[in-house]
Amino acid sequence: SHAKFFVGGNWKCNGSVASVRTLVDELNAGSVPKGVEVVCSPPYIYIDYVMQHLDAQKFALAAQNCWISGNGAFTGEVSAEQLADFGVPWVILGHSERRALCGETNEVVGKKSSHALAAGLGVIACVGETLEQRNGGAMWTVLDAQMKALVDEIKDWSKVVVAYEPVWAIGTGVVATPEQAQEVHARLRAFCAKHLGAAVADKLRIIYGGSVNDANCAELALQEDIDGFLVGGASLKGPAFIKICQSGA
Ligand code: G2H
Repeated sequence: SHAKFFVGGNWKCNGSVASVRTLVDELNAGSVPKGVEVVCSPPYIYIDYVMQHLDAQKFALAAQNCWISGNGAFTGEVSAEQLADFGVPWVILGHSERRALCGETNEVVGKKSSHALAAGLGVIACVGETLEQRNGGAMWTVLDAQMKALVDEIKDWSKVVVAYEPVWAIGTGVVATPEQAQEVHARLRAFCAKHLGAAVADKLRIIYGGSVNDANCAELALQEDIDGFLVGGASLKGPAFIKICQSGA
C-alpha cells in the first residue's frame, strides 16, 4: 500500500507513574518490525519519563493535543512549539473525544493542524462519524466536511497521517469490519486525490482506529487502504500493542 505502516498508541488520560513504568518496560521488551513506524502517546505529564526510557530505535512520541497557536497567555495549554522544542515529533489532533467533550470544531482542528505542521510536528488528524450519522445517511457529508477543513488549512501533506475512527467503534469493543473500514478509507483517499492530487493521496497514510486489538488487527491490516492503526485500550497492554505493531509487517 502507501508508505510505511503506521501504528499509534493513544494512551488517552490513563496511567500512573507506576503503570507507565511497567508499560515502557513491556514495550521495550517487544520487537517492532523495521517496516513499521510506531508512536506512543502518553498524557503530557508522562512524556518526559517516556522519552527518557522508551527505546527510541523502536518508538517515537506523540502528544494527544496541542494549542491552536504559539506560546502566550493560554492557561493550561501546551503549544506545538513547546512540543517541538522538547523533541516530541508528532501530535494527535481532532480526536473524537476532543471534538465531543472539548468542543473542537472542524475549523479548529484544521487550524491546529496547520499550526502544528508549521511548528515542525507531524500530525495524526482524526475524523469519523457517529452511529446516528451513519444510520441517518449523513456519514459521507460528515466525513467530507471533516476532510475539507483539513484540506483548506494544510499545505504540506507529507507529515500528515489521517486516522479514521468511527465514533461508534471507539472504546466500545465494536470494531468496524474490514469491509466497512476499507470502504471509508478508499473514499477518504479518493477525496484527497480529488482535492490534493493523486500523488499526495497515494502517499498518504490512512490509519484505522476504534477497538483495534491483537485479535482483530491482522484482518484489518490486509485491506488495501488501511495503512496502520490508532489504538486506544489495547495500547495500554505492552504485549498486545506489540502484536498489533507486528501485524503491519
Ligand atoms: C479510538 C481508539 C484510539 P480504542 O479512540 O484512538 O481507542 O482502541 O480504545 O477504541
